[in-house]
Amino acid sequence: ICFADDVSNKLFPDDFMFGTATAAYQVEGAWNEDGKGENIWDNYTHAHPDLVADHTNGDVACDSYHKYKEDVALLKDLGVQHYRLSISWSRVAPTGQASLVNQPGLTYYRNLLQELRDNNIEPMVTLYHWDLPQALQDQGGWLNDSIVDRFGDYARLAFDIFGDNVQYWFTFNEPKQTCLLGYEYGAMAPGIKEPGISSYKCVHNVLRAHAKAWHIYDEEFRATQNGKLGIVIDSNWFEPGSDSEEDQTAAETKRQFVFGWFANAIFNGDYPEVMKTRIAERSAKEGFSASRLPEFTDEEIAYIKGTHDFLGVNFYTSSLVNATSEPAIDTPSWDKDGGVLEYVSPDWPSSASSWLKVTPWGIRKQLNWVSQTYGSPDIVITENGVSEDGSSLNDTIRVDYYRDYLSNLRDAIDDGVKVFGYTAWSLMDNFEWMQGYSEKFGLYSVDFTDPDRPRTPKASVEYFKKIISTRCLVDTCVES
Ligand code: PNW
Repeated sequence: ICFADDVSNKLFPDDFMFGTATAAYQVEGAWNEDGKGENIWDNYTHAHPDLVADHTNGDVACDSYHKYKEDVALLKDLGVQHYRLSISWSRVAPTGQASLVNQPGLTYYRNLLQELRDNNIEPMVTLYHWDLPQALQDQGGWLNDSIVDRFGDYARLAFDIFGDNVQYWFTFNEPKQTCLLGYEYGAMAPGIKEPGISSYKCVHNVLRAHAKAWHIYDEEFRATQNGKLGIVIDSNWFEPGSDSEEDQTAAETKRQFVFGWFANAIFNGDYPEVMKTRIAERSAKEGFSASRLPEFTDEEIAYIKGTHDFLGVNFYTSSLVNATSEPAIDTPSWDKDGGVLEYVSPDWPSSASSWLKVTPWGIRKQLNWVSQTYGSPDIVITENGVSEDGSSLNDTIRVDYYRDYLSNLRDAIDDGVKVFGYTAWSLMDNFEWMQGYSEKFGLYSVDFTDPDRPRTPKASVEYFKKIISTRCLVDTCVES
């Protein structure tokens, strides 16, 4: 490996946590085994195989439901401090109702968490990584207000059954993707396309559900379990396309529409001012009698504000943003509500995913912006990684990507950002949603043509191991 000169040669702090991540639907398989209920991804991929790039689904995936001990052995070999996983709601409560539990599902996660504990690996557990029980979708999913209580009951069940083994909880993974891809663009399960309306309603209920889960943890479990609960927010870094004041403002507007949509509510109790103003103005011009952005009551604001013990940030890539003329008033959309122009530079290196350009400098800017905007919270990078097409186990693109992003993360620590952990996406190749198995994010390769789903290390495994064992990105590091 040849190191670029500008890679940080500073040691990572002793207590800095390195880990990897997966998500239930992307790795578990066993989609209908041992009493698991159908979820929206089972339903969507079975009903519309044509919409998935390689016409596949997560029915078997990496078969982690049967091979979890092997997964933990890989983690042990990597030497990670933590592993981020998600619980499949319909595996533990098949219809989504927490009063009707599926014992084998509970046993699976208890076993997995115990296996991690026995190997000294700290679990970080996400309650909702996009796989809603289909029975709840049939009642409207995130558009039905009653989902807030259903999620609260599910969260309570999870804290109750698993909480003795979990210190780091996340309510939602990337709720922006749940609500934009799921309800605005119709580009992922459940495939609803009601732009400018349903995505806002979806987020409104997600935020209420998040707050409910945080209060349940705070009031009923914190005293005995002593863990922390947060949410995982994803965003590109939005870099102004020029130094002009208009472009700087446009970039900040975009950050508020993407990150602030969630973070401003959780840290300050309400949506960002720029969202409230712009959506109300455009809604009025479109002839709506009220803003398409729902309003929180004063009680809700007080209830949501401060529902975080720490913050998970997923970071992959960056965009450029320019100011542009006000979009025409016609059909509503979240993009038009933002009203800016987003694009990427042709100079940025590509990956196997069209949306993912390699911009290592962006993670330092994003971490600084989040830290400054939300009062220096404790942050963990809950996902970061890059895709290739699987043609070679010599994944230099991933080695370079981890080195350069981690170097910028190390710089952010010097900038004063309280980032205490880094989670590589992903432990192994897995079901990459609408791209099926065609885009590979894994440190380990998985042979999806073999019923045993064997895992093979790529070159990045060796480098990631070395980073973890030396806490250093180059051959020799200095104390900071
Ligand atoms: C995240 N985008 O998804 C998810 O949390 C993972 O489940 C997923 O496998 C991983 O990143 C890689 O894609 C994203 O279009 C999906 O900007 C799409 C985008 C971002 C993140």
